[in-house]
Amino acid sequence: MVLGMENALISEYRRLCRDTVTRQPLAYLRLRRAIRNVVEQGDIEAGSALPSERDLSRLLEISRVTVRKAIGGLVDEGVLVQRHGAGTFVAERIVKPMSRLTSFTEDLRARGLNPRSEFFERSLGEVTPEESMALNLSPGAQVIRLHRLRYAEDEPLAIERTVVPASILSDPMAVHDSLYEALDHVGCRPRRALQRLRAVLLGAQQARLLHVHVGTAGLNIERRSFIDDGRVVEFTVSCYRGDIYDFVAELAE
Ligand code: 16G
Repeated sequence: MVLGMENALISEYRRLCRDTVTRQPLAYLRLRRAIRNVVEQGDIEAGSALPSERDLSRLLEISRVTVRKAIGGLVDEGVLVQRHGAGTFVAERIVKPMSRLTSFTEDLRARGLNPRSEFFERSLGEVTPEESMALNLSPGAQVIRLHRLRYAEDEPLAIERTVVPASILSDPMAVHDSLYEALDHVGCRPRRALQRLRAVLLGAQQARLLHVHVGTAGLNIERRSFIDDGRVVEFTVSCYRGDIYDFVAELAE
């Protein structure tokens, strides 16, 4: 397996060296392209370790500085991840179908991952003018607010701010692991949702919480979910890590 991956990488790198049409004169850019190609072709699986810097430099007969430069660029792009003391790995992406109304907890459990949340806020209060528009509530209505950092195991994946009418869920402490489980409990699981997705560059605070560099791409997603009688049950603004998530939509004519 490791040998197969090494061979694929060596032959792709050599092919790019010989390619007179697209020949990239700089070795680190050539290596960067070679690694990206073998990852995209599936010759190196997501989650697997890359050969060490020393091995790559020996196998490809290029300097370690060149290898480091090639890898550094791919780490910044999110193609590779570096784990301290463990090495460099092909980034694993989470593919999330947009056609199904599922929760964060369900999405991760379906992949055999362990979801957890850190709460920054779990409170009851009066709706703000912006929230009242999003939730179709009258001024003065009560809402519960959740502000959570959402993890898969120990890896932070998303920051979410949620508002729910207190007429639907009155106790913010009723939300433990999953909001949708709590809504299910009171017979108000969302049935339909409208989602707006926008690319953002993560600022200093978001980047720190999500353990990525400032300026990494993120996905800002607003979800308004409805129950059968047409009431809005949630307004959530999520910021998902763009280097890990692929949102996939099925289109039909
Ligand atoms: C997802 C939803 C979010 C919802 C949450 C509930 C997207 C973009 N957003 O993160 O709107 O509030 O799941 O998850 O998918 P929970 O039941 O695990 O709390």
